[in-house]
Amino acid sequence: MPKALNLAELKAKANEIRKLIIRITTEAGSGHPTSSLSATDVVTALYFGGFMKYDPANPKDPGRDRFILSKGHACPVLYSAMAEAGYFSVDDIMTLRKLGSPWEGHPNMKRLPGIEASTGSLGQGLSIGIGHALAGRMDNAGYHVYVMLGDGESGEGQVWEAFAAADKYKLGNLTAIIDRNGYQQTGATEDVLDLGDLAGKINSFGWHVQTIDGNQMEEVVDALGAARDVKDQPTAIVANTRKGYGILPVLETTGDLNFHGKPLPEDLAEKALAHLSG
Ligand SMILES: Cc1ncc(C[n+]2csc(CCOP(=O)(O)OP(=O)(O)O)c2C)c(N)n1
Ligand SMILES: [Mg+2]
Repeated sequence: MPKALNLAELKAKANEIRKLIIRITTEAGSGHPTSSLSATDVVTALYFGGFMKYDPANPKDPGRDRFILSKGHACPVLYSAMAEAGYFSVDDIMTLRKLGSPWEGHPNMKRLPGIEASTGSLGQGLSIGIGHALAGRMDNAGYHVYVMLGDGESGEGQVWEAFAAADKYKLGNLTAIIDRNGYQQTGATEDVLDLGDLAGKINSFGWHVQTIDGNQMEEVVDALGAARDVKDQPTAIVANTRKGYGILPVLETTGDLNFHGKPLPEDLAEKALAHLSG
């Protein structure tokens, strides 16, 4: 298990990861930087806050904790965190989305170590996580399964089937984190499909639920700690976030606060990197 960073170190790490997200998507000329930036604080805390048990030198260790990025289009945050953790080099992830590169636009578990599920077709990751959680219980393996979903993604029917199934099996080794950034592909989630009291709905499915500001590292760390202590039911964290968090003043100049599935052009990327460095 890697050494847990303290809060100040975690914030600095999240900042470095945000810079990598900008760099690799601008270099690729495609990808989803804003979907990655909203999720950065949670992913950083999972990998560097002492929550996930993992060893980049032994990615198939049966006792490892599992992280499944169900909103697979946000893989720039996953690749960047994993590069910081030592799974890959920065040069590796700079090949994002280039022809032949295993750092594909959505995570491919057959091509990269440490990727637990091939995701990108939204709605499936929580079901895969349930499979891992059930297997872990059968094997008495003691690992924890974390799944991150998008708020747009959470409109998929399969997600709710999975919420029901995880309650049926009382999966205390499963934590779902919903990156509630308020947007999906075509606009505000409120307009496309408003899930309203999302926390209340998940709670009514038998889950322990916390609602936090998912871009405040203190809250993220506290919630992940509290989730780990719940042993008899699945836990969810509704993380209220901002899409593009970390470079919002730069995004504001474009008039597009969703900026879905678009890399920053060079000039804006430079401004974003300067903002993150300042
Ligand atoms: C099954 C499926 N339908 C549609 C898409 C296309 N798609 C890619 S990202 C996205 C929006 C996802 O929104 P959200 O889950 O809120 O993620 P965010 O980018 O806001 O983090 C959509 C509809 C897809 N990848 N999979
Ligand atoms: Mg969203």
